[in-house]
Amino acid sequence: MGRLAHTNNSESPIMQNLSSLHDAVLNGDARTAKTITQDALAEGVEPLKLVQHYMMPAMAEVGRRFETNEYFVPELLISARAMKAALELIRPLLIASGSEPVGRVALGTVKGDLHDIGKNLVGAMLEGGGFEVLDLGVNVSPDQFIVAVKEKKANIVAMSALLTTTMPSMKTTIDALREAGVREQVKVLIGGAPITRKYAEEVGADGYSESAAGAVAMAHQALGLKA
Ligand code: B1M
Repeated sequence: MGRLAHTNNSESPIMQNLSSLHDAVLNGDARTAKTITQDALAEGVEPLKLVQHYMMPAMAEVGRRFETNEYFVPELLISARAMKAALELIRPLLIASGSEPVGRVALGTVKGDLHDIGKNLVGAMLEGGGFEVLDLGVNVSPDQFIVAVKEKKANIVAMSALLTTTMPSMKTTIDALREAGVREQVKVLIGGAPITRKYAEEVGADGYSESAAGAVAMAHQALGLKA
């Protein structure tokens, strides 16, 4: 599937191609995913629509196929690569420019966890919401979060986890922030597919959101700002 084709069907050519965006991510075809995204953006399609309606459902299907042994780690990787290639084009459009940041966020995927697509989306949305984001990457240790709070003066610690086995790193990090004497200086926000509001309460986080868009409202709320 290449550039947008012009057809006489009732469905617009863009809409026809967008379902191919889903398939391109599902099949790990980075080049097509990028081309369709580029064309759709040029035609004025909402960037977030591309993510929420086409790319995320594709990744959910990738996960389902992985669970049923139709896909294995290499397929996860190439689908992730396709999604990232398309997201690279979308990210700048989500980021606000100008004005003073409303807060400084130390963002990372917790220790032991290498999933970063959701975390990157959260980062882009937070930047779009006026926050300065210090992206600490993946496999982030409690110490790295502490350094970001102490030395970079982050006032929000935002953690992402995708594995049930790495969720406990969130509590370890919150405990470490307390032991380092900086827990009261920051708001701790958490999210990621296996995380629930109940879990956030249990580990003593200040906020939880199930989506990247919700993370912005959560961050505003945590700092007592108007969304
Ligand atoms: Co992995 N993986 N993976 N994987 N992987 C999952 C998470 C899994 C659910 C697949 C499955 O079995 N169905 C499963 C976890 C099972 C579990 O723990 N219960 C799994 C597994 C088992 C593994 C390995 C252990 C596989 C292996 O090696 N045998 C391994 C672990 C490696 C490690 O981290 N140590 C592994 C590896 C990988 C890849 C590296 C190959 C690749 C990641 C590449 C990358 O990220 N650069 C990968 C992928 C792609 C997935 C799936 C298919 C897709 C994840 C994704 O990017 N989703 C995933 C299946 C699934 O999620 N259905 C799966 C799209 C993304 C936009 O959504 O990250 O959920 P998500 O983010 C959302 C929200 O959660 C939220 O906002 C985002 C957008 O709305 N959000 C926040 C996220 N963080 C937030 C923070 C917030 C607020 C909201 O506030 C701070």
